[in-house]
Amino acid sequence: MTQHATEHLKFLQDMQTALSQSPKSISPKYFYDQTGSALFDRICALPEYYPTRTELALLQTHATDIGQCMGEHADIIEFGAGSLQKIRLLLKTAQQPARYLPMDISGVHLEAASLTLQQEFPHLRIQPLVADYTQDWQLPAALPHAGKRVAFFPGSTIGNFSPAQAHAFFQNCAHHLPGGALLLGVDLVKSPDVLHAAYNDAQGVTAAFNLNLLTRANRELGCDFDLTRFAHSAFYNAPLQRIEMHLLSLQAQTVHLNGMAYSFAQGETLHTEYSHKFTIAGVQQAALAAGLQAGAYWTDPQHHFGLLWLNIPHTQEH
Ligand code: AVI
Repeated sequence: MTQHATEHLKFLQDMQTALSQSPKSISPKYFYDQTGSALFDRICALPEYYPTRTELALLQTHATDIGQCMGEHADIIEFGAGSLQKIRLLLKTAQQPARYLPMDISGVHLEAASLTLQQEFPHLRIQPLVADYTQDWQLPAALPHAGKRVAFFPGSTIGNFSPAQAHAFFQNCAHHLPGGALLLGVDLVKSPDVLHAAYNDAQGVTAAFNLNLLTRANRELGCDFDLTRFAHSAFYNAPLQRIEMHLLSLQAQTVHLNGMAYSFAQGETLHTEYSHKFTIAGVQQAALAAGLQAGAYWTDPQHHFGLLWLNIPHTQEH
């Protein structure tokens, strides 16, 4: 089976499972078709969506300190590399990095972004890796004379993982990067009003991003979701420190997929995303549970976003 056919089948199976469950729920990874990725880029530039610009400012302000933490000749891995905008800021101050390994599931985008980056950093060895970092991944052998292996996971994408998935991710880092480190970007717990606005923007871009999942299912899976009968719903669940995104059924209705009918009651939702918010101590504790040790961290004056340096010991006890 081609990769495309495998991905199509997985989407079909996941949507069937999502619609059969109660409560209905599907992975946020299905947001990111071409339209969804373009909408996400627009979200990152919205006035209400502070995480992207706050993290970029932190990277810019502390790039020299971060470069020192990395040390000389670091072998830098980035998870979910996308447009490679953030790594540019670190590469400028990194001390002769041995290599840069951007890892992303979308090979086409990764190749294109890597070529552009190569033009800006002609002496940097760039080795794109097409892989799913939410599963177990492999790295090429370390280069002779290379320094530390440093993984960079920005954007608070870890917030879209369940706590169990986050633990498995930390464990994978501990396993694959002994003696190295993880530089992690996380969105911090803050006023519910600020959080609510970030996921309910005035222009409706986040709503379009959420609803696009249904458009994608109609196009790719032949579903018959009527987009006028669903609404974007995003709210902060304070006890669980997370934004929850749902698609809310505005009336009782039936949706079809692959010859099967699935009913929605009025007010029933299809859950599409969790976006967990963290405290610095909470992240350090969760990382420690997988063997990663707290190092320096950087936050903005409003404590909206955090960048944490987490050290990985040489030997892991299992
Ligand atoms: C990619 N991820 C970190 C974003 C977030 O904030 O959880 C996705 C997003 N969902 C709605 N707006 C942005």
